[in-house]
Formats: sequence, structure tokens, C-alpha cells
Amino acid sequence: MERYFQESIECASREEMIKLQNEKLVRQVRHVWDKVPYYRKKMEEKGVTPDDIRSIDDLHKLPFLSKADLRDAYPYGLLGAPLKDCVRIHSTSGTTGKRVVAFYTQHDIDLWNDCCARAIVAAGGSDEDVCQIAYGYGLFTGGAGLDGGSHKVGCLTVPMSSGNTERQIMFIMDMKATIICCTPSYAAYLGEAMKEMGYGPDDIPLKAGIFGAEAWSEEMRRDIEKTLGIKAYDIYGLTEISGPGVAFECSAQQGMHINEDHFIAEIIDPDTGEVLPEGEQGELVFTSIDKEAFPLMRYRTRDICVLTREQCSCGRTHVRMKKPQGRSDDMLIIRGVNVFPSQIETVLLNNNYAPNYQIVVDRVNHTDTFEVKVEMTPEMFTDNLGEITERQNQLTAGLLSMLGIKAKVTLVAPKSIARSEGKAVRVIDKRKI
Ligand code: DLL
Repeated sequence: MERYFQESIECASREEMIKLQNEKLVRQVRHVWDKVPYYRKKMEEKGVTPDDIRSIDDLHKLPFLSKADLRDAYPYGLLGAPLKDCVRIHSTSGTTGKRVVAFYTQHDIDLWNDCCARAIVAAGGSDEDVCQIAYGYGLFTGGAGLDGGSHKVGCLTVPMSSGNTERQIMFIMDMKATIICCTPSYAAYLGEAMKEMGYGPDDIPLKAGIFGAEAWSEEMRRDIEKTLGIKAYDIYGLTEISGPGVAFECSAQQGMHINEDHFIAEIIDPDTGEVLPEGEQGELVFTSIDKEAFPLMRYRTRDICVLTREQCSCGRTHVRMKKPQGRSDDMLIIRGVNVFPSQIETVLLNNNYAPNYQIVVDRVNHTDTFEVKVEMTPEMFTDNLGEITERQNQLTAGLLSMLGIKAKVTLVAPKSIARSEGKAVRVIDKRKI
């Protein structure tokens, strides 16, 4: 069996996992109560003490933490370990307000690297592989996380970081990279660039891609798999909980296994905070039961998703999360209707467009305007106005049936929407409300 397929943990029975989670949760609540005055105060306000938390059945008694708490407590208020024991920070790419800063002890880094190693192994990785990491290095968790995982698996690690597409392609070809890790939008762009350079799927040495950090659809997966000739695996995570590897996809490609020996997942109703039963869609909440430096309890991710405990054909027993349906805060409300960028992407890919689009929302005379700019592919590029209008009408109809509201669709020339090397910028919301 490959290294880092941690069978005794990843395929543990439900009873074994509950026992482990109970022990870790009880210990962690005590740790946080003793070490994090900010959270202790929240517990006191809710009338909860560590004695009330005897098992995971009591988890719902604990107060939530949200991004607002992280801002309140910035920078050191949620620290669970002395600074001298912390060895690293990472931070989100937030553009408004204070950034979220997360802290790690060496124990936390090891645990996180382990999660990423599990993800690489689940994507078929071993010490035979050359793993090119094209997530950004630095404060962003993508580069460092997958890098750590790749080392643990024993892959030959190519620490490219993001950007410089020509150099990325040169290294993929020259080093014969077999695994690529980057955002799905960058993978699509790499595919496009390689195709233009004349590389077909059979010329490209890659066999697998580990793509995450942003929402992407099944249609986009198929597209990337076809152009690069790989199997594309989803990976999920967030800085607050550690980074990539909180959950990852296996060969079944039917949702991502959550590393529940380290993180307990719940789904709640985002309006009432009530815990929802398995299978219902709601906001994903995580409790870190193993981390020392940044032990967030019941952290509200704002990601909207569904959990399933149905048996997975890969043999792993960890609960799976379906692809997040976007974030509750990424969700646009346009003329009163909830719109997720992923829904728009699905319509585009179903109509043979590449996922290169931008949503522009504004408010004119108290009414929302909603425009979707979509790049034509080189094959469909034309200056025949009649043809363009027909295509625009087709997309408008597709979007109307998916979303229930009418968008103004504008087809633009190939390559005219700026590419992102990291997370794609899909939405420009000009409304001042
Ligand atoms: O994006 C960590 C990461 C790096 C994950 C590399 C996967 C690969 P943040 O910048 O803190 O961390 O952003 C976290 O990104 O709450 C989700 O909304 C979104 N996200 C992450 N992975 C996925 C995914 C990293 N696979 C936020 N699908 C999360 C959909 C994702 N959304």
C-alpha cells in the first residue's frame, strides 16, 4: 500500500471514528477554554462550560465563530498556543477589511501536510510521481500545503508557484510532470495555452490534477480532463481551518472526503443556526479537534453544501462533502433572486463555451442590471452580427431557464477577459446599496 494511505484512519468504522472524535473534542474544548479567553467568554455568554461537552452529541451547545469574530480578535485574539511555539502564519486573499491570519505550530503544519499527502495519494500519487505545484506560494495556503503533502508522499516536487504560463508548460514537458496542482481556472487556461502550442492530450505527461480553492462545475472538470488528458480531482480547504486538504476527492469523484479525524463537519441552516440532518443543504461549519495554534470551534465557513455518509467505492469511510454550491456571501442577489456564479458556468459549458466569463451587476434607477460577458471560443469567433445575436439569444434563454431571471449576454472576442493565475475574478458588483 502506498505511503500515506492511512487505512486505519481513512477506513475506520463509524464507531471507531466517533470514539476518536469524542476524545479529541473533549480535550480540545478544555484546551480552548484554558488558552483562548475570547472563546471562553463566548462560551460563558452561552452558559456552557467544558463539563457540558462530553461527546460530539454536545457539539451543538458550543457557540459559533464567524469571520466577524476573526476580525474582532485580529491579530492574536484567537491564538491557542504561546507565540514562541508558533512557527508560521498564512493569510487569506481578502480584499476588504483586515485579512484573516491563521497561526500554526509545527504539530499543526505536520497535521496539515498529512491531510495534503492523503489528497495526493487519493489522486493516485506516489513516490514515483513528479508533482508540479502551480498554486501561489507565500501567504496563500495553496502552495505551501500541497508542497508539504507532496514531500510527505515522496513525489519529486516542482515548486513553481503560480503564473508564468510558458515556464509552467516548459517544466511540465521537460520534467515530465505527472501531477499538477493549481486552481481549476488556471488549469483550464493551461489547457488552452498547451492546445495552442500544439500539444494534444497524448503529448502531455500529466495524469492527474488536484484543483481547488474556488468553485468549479462538473462540466469544467470534463473540459479540463479532455484537454490535458488527465483525471481531475477536487480539493477543498480554507485558511482558517488550515488550508487545502480539509477535504479531498478520491478516484470515485463523487464528493470530497473530509479528514474527520481532525475536523468535525456540521451543516447548519444559515439563518437559524440549527443543525440540519445529513443530506440537507446548508452552511458548512468546522470544528478543529487537533490543532494547537488556531483551534477554531464551530467556524461558519459560509460555504453552502451537502454532506453524505453513503458508502464510497474507494473504501474510505470519512464523510463526503459535495461540491460547494458557492459561498453564501458569493451568492449574488439580483432583483431578489439568488444567483451563484457556478450556475452560470454550467449553462456556458453546456453550450460549448469555455469557462471564461464575467458577471457585471449594477443598479440603475433602483433596478439591478445583470450582464454576463462571455468569451467566444476561437472556433466560434465571427464578425457576423446575425450569428452573434443568435448565439446571445440562445445563452440568454439558457440562463433564464437556469436562474429564473433575464441576463444581458454580451459575447466578446477570444482572450478579451483577463485570465487569473490564482482564483478567478468572476463578479464585478458595482451596486452601492
Ligand atoms: O482557497 C485553500 C485552498 C488552496 C483550497 C488550494 C484548495 C486548494 P482560502 O483562500 O482561505 O483557502 O479560501 C477558502 O475558498 O471557504 C471556499 O469558499 C473556497 N474553496 C476552496 N476550495 C474549494 C473547492 C483556500 N474545492 C474558500 N470548491 C472556501 C469550491 C472552494 N470552493
